[in-house]
Amino acid sequence: MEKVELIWKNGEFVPWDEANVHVLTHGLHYGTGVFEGVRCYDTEAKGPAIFRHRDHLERLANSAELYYLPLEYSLEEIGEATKELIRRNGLRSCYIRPLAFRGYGEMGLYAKSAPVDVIVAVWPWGAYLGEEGKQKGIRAKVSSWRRMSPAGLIPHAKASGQYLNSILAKTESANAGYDEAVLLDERGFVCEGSGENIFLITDGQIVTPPHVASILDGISRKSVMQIAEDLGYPVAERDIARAELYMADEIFLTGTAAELVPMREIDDHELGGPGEITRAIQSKYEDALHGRTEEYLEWLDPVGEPTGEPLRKPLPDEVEAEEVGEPS
Ligand code: PPE
Repeated sequence: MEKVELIWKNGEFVPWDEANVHVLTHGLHYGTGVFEGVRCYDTEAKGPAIFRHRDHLERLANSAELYYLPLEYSLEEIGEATKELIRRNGLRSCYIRPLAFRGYGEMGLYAKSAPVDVIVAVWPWGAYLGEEGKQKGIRAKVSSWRRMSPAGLIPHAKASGQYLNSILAKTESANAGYDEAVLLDERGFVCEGSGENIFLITDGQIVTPPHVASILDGISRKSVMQIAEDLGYPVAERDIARAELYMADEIFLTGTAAELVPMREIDDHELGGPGEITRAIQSKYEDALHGRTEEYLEWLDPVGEPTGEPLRKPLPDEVEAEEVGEPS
């Protein structure tokens, strides 16, 4: 991955290489963390700006609540720290990864005295499923792994440990030579990709699994639904049978990292090149992300211009080194 200068950790800006944890960190052992994936774009209208920042912060707070992780910082504090982090790192566009996790201090499953650490990292991250995927479409495979059930975990939370489910599906599909996996729920209905929500278009009708399905209720999903409706394509939320994937005219995936990615093949059934409706929504969505359209400017939270330099305070040992070097 591409490094930058600083990471925000528990209220401080620390050098990238020093943002480390103890090996007995609770989250490392049990997956007790919640996170977000957010993006900042260099927009035409507002300069560097974070897409639906508040919605992502609120989902982080909800995920934390669902897993009984008290956050020591307010969403305002985390949001402001994120913007300062982007400016100090001299970035105009980047991926943003806030993470809150049970830290070091106590082992075992009921480790209430282990602290909940909060970090925000930012780095340049290109199209998750490749630039070519965004243009020409990707090849996907229905996974033999089912999406986690709400009977045992919380599909609506964006929790670290839960991603083992996505990782199994993604690994299987990648090893079989596909770009992405599509997970079904335990009843056999379509849920989502390993890190994206899914939309199908048949005879001009757009459908997506309902937000109460075992999916992550994606923020890109919500944005794309609004854009589709504004373009005159109503979106129905309902259960989707596996066979509908194979009979669809168009399919696309949405996610922060992936953005909007057309699917060109599913389980070796050809869908053809990215279809007309997919193209229309994708182009409007890209305009919204990059601040090229008036209607969706409220989704962009301006960051301010990069300060060019990290402007970090010297660390204690650096101050000491200077003092030692200077004869009094
Ligand atoms: N489902 C899952 C399982 C998921 O992880 C994501 C985001 C989505 C749907 C789409 O949600 P949203 O980004 O709010 O539209 N996946 C994040 C993590 C990807 C990763 O590999 O890490 C992301 O896109 O940032």
